[in-house]
Amino acid sequence: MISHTTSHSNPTPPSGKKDYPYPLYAPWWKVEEGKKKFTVPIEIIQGKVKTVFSTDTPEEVLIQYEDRVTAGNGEKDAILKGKGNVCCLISAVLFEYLQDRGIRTHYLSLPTWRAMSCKKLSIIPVEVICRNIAAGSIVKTTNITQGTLINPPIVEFFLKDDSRNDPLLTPDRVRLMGINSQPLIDITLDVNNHLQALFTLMGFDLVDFKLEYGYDNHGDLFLADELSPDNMRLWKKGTLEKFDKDLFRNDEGDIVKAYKHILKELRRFI
Ligand code: AIR
Ligand code: ASP
Repeated sequence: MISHTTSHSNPTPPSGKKDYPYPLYAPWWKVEEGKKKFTVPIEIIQGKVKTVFSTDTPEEVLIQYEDRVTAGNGEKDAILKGKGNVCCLISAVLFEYLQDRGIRTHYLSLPTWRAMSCKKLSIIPVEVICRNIAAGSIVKTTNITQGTLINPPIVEFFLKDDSRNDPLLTPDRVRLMGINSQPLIDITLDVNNHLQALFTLMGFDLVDFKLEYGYDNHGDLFLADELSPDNMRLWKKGTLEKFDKDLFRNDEGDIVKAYKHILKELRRFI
């Protein structure tokens, strides 16, 4: 949803959703007066858990991470204090880690603790999932049992459309949608190798994760969206304790505490 907010008033929440004040935080430029780097953004795209502000640099946006958490394509949601902050910081650490290893990402800098400056992209409307261990939807929709090792890893495509419950796509359907899947598969497997190496060192299994991609206005492909335990499954090696959004999906624990632990560990290893 796009609204023009020259008056700084909060935009209207997406229809059909609970009436949360959007954005959940005061817009970043009001809080960070001292550090203001851009003139007041005028356009807002409100996602489920992030708000995208345009800036006075046409090819840059600010992505503000909100304290909202959703699951089941918006079926379940809550506001958890500190969640936006920790997801933003983990994402920044991981985007920088991947950039240092030659992956092109939308991440540019971290002007505040809960908003990142990113390249403006036009997002490809598919969710790219990589799986190393069976969990979640692959277990629900096949006879593969939870915990089965998937080696070599697989890459799957889902339509990015909550109103249709993000259905699984076939390679032919991806092609018919006009999407060249090969570069997405190649980069995703590359990302998997780098993230797996890091999380293995930290003592976690990277079970699976979701990526999104987009093109800049020169037609170059970049890794986009977010890289946090909201988009990946992380199991502690040995105990199989979860440190990801499944804790929220299944009412099994405090995700903010779990995510903070991941951030702390990341800082020890990167
Ligand atoms: N994911 C998928 N849609 C949104 C998200 N965050 C992530 C899940 C999980 C992986 O993609 O968090 O890490 C696979 O999800 P699923 O539901 O297909 O098993
Ligand atoms: N369907 C996704 C999940 O369960 C995303 C969401 O609902 O926000 O994580």
